[in-house]
Amino acid sequence: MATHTPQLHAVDAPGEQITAEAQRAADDARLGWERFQELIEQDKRVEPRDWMPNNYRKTLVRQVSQHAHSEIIGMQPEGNWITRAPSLKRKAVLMAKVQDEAGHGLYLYSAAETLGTSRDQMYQQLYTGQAKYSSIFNYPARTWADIGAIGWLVDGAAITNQVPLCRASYGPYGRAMVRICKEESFHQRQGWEILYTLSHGTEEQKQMAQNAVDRFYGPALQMFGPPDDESPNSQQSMAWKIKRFSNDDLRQRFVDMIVPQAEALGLTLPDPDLKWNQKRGHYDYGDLDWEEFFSVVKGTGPLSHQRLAHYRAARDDGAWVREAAAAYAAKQAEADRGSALLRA
Ligand code: FAQ
Repeated sequence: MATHTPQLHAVDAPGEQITAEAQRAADDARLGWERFQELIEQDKRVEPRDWMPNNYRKTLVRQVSQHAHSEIIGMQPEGNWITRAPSLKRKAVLMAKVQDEAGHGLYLYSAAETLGTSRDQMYQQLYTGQAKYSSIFNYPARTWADIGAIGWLVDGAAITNQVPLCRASYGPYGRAMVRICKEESFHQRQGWEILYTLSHGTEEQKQMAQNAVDRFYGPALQMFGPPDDESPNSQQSMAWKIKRFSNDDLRQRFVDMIVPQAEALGLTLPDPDLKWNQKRGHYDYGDLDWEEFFSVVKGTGPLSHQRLAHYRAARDDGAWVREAAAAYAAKQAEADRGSALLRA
């Protein structure tokens, strides 16, 4: 396994005295390390109370908090369509979906907190623009068909990526993913159903559906991250069994899944190089625009500025609610202390 062995000796320089305390700390670290290796090798869960290498903790906080931020920012493109959904039923379904995404963000922030990073720190990183979130949410949702494309392609890519994460070696993350995936599969179906209805409607509706798929196909494939030879984190994350498959493997799995689905929808995927490769047993697909991807990740996507500005405004507008809730909780705690004293 490509992990670094921690310093296991209390003494670096020859002849230096070992204090009992330093020796105990070194023994604890060695035992913790051995136990961690054993958990990973035996495919068991690492729990918050377990010793873990610092870099394992760091990479989890990075991935889980980015994932949480994606769910929160990801509410914006669809939230924007709640007031314009074409029927009461569509509005109710979309509202439920957007609320689900908020819930996913909360499970994930809770999972990240168990690694010792506070929720406020994570919120602050998103607020100041230091934190990353998924590139896909920097693209606009221009028409109602885009809501279908987001459900079918974006949630579809999310599930493909996230089902293996249910087996992530870190317990709280894996367990959060189980709940999230159940809800995501409903999301994908609702997107599919929107597109199916449009693609079997008038010629104009079918065009709208095709146009949405044309715009979301490439960015959805990029959700899996850069190609394997440009992915600095994948190897180590796979060795630690956080990620189970590489970015390109998951991307291929997704392409193989959506080609027959697009045929059933009666829509075309916008890639002239897409064809079945009998030898590989997979669909070949054309190059993606990686220059655009890296530029979107750096914060210059079509709506990057607007997404962050909207998040900041919502957070600022909600400050009084947080203050009132904190004041109420403090008052309640004081009253509880008072009644405990009276009872004593
Ligand atoms: N966008 O070395 P790798 C959803 C960054 S949730 C932006 O390959 P890793 C539900 C990456 O962070 C969608 N940045 O990194 C929904 C790293 O930067 P860093 C979110 C990206 O971590 C639906 C650098 O590039 N899902 O859609 C992206 O091994 C509808 C190098 O990359 C998750 O977060 C990207 N697409 O693999 C909600 C799933 N890709 O941190 C609302 C969990 C890469 O070194 C509506 N996350 N980067 O500065 C993962 O599986 C992984 O973190 C990957 C990236 C696969 C995203």
